[in-house]
Amino acid sequence: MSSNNNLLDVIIVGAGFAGLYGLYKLREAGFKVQVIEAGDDVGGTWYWNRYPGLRCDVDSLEYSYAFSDELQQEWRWSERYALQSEIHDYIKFAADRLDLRRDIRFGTRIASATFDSAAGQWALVAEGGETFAARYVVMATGPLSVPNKPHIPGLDSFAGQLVHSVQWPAEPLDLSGKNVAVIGTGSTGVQMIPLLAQEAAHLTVVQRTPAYTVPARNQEWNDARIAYWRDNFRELRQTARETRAGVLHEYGMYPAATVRPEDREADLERRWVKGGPNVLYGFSDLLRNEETNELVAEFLRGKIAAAVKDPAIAAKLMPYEYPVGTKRVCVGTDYYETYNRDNVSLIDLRSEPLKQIEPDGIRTEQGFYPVDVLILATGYDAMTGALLAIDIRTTGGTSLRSAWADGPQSYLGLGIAGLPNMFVVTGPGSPSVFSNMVLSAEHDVEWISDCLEYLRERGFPTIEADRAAQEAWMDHVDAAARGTLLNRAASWYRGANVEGKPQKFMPYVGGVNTYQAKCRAVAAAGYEGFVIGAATAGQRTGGEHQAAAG
Ligand code: N01
Repeated sequence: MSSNNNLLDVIIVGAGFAGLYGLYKLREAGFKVQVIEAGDDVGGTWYWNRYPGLRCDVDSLEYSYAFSDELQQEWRWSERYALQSEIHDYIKFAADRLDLRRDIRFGTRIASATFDSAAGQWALVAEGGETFAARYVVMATGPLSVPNKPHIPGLDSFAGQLVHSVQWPAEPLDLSGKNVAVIGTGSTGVQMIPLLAQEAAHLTVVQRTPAYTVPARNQEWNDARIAYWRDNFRELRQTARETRAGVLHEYGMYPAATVRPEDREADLERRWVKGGPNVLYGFSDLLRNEETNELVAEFLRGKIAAAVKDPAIAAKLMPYEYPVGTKRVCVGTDYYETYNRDNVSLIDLRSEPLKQIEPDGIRTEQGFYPVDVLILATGYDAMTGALLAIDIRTTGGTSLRSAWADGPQSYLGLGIAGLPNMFVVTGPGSPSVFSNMVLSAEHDVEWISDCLEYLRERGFPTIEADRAAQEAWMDHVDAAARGTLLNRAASWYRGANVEGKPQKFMPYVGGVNTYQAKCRAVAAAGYEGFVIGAATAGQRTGGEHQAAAG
């Protein structure tokens, strides 16, 4: 076991978009910062995920850093929906351009983090035993980073190659001549299925719940588009922050009922042709009004019927059991058309229940499907998985795992009552996965950096979310989701995809704009809802920052 006795100001866990910006921002502010990263390179989810077809479904010009003029002007995105390799290259470019790597410890997975309440310091222990100490910890572990490994009968007996989409091998898989099966038809499955079908001898898709899928209509950016963004990016980025999703969608202003039926249909069609998630933003009440929702859902089902030649297969691909938008809508290319291929079979578990996985294939109540390569596209233990994977506690007796036994509790997603001097970036209780993740990560990092500067200027060594403020915020987060149809789906937003996980709607859906205004107001009021502490006796003997007042 080795011990790193240098007391840092801040340890950031994770070197994805959030952790890298955290390092840059806090270093610029004069803090002594170290990032600790489990992977061997920067990138976070864009480092680990490398399955065929992986792209981001937010426009590349928006899914990138806004804080740096240099990065914005020097990087040229090639396509509307960038491939994983391009996004990863961009993150590596940013890390090099900002000279971040010298303060990142790669290949180091944190196993536990303990706050010594007397000393006012965090001690982090890595798998393997190395320890790190800091006054503050920023968890930039990402809401979508821990794979969801499902319990499927017989899965352990499978004798072929088993791959989880989140842990795709670094070397490309050779699927030619192979029988391949994919379990899962969320965003990941929808992206990889058309490409796997082109390569495999036969592809079997196992679908538990059909996804609503819209066409990406990906395209190369032309020079004029790039020039427009370079010239106007500050205004464009600011405008995005003032929207509810943090993305420059064309937001419909009116409920569907106020629009003439023929105009509704024409607008849906126009948005469908435009591609990406546009078709979901036509009416202001998609997630609040069942009739509006059914109107859009029926439009999308009609598109499935038009794309899939066999009506029986088309029917299996149509979602009816949950309102559109209550599970993440998938953005794909030729997804439905892929089911017209002769080498693709669909197992719809609703009409063809699974018996078990066998060493050489999948047995359902209706038949047997031979499989050489089995791919789990079963998603993530989202939002809480990476935080709870670390044993986070205080010497005073608080443990995150106990505190979140019934689901996550946080104040603004940023702070957790009982855990002083710890911040979370895009945590549960913030817009997080319900927004442009890069934009939200930047916001949270800036808020945390401002907060740490505030504490330093005033000599306050500790800050902790107040329990009553946290409860009030969680009530507000719950109420925001209850006011919508979002609780009507067994989604990963609610933890429904992971066996035994508490069912609780986790992201804040009141809007990025509303959320950021609230965070600004909290900061302007001297971090209202946080308890800001004076130094304890133990801290005064060992600490650099001494509190002038309580
Ligand atoms: O995971 P998912 P994902 N037996 O949880 C099925 C982001 N993302 O990796 O719906 C059989 O959505 C499960 O079925 P059901 C994006 O935010 C973005 O696809 O639970 N099936 C579902 O079909 C996204 O939402 C991008 O009934 C089982 C699938 O596996 C999030 O990541 C690309 C099963 C899992 O779908 C997660 O997406 C990729 C079981 N035991 C990801 N367990 C882009 O930007 C689970 N399933 C485009």
